[in-house]
Amino acid sequence: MSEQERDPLAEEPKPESEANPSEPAASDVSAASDEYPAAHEHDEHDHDVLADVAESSDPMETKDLLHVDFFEGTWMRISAVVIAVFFIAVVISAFAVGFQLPGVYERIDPTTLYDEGSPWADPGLRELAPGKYELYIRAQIWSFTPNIVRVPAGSEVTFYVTSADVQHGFKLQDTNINMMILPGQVNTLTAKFKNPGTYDFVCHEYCGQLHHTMYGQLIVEPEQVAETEGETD
Ligand SMILES: [Cu+2]
Repeated sequence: MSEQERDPLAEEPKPESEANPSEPAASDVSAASDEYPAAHEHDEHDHDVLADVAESSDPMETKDLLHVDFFEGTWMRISAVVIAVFFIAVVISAFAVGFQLPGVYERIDPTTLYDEGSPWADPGLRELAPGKYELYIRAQIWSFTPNIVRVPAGSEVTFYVTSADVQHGFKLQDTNINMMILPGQVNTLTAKFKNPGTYDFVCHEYCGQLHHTMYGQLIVEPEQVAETEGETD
């Protein structure tokens, strides 16, 4: 970049002999530039940066051009920490706390639910081993079958749910059991019930006029009571 291009405000110096006495002499050039200090400084700055890049043979010397603002850098660090915390929370909840996503157990033709031999024709609780149960629940407008289930405390229950007609929901109060129930699909989740109590379950996907009447109860009984009932029956 030539001297002229760099500072257009500065007048070209003329030889002393050609100088018009009414015009500023060469020695006054800097004084003329000082009348526009802002423009002058800006021009000088541009020149310095571009010249540095052009003259530098070492790419590492241009690193000052990639300046990250202090506050921007701070937010970048905070964002990285938040992502790391979320990732750790997901890993802990999946492996230590036992959070699960409802899994698609199988596909099923909803028109065959009432066929002979289908577990959905007469759904309910089946004991697989002491303290281990599987529970089939069929949803239809506007009820669950069965809608009252009793298990002893300490039981592990694997839920299988499907719908005979439209989309329903299955939410078991105070537990992680929360599933969408779709016709044609069997969803499954497993939960352990350590303490006696009554857990309500409701349909939480709007399914029509009497949706609000669609609920049931899982009753976890003290183990002794369950045994006593078993003996007297
Ligand atoms: Cu519903």
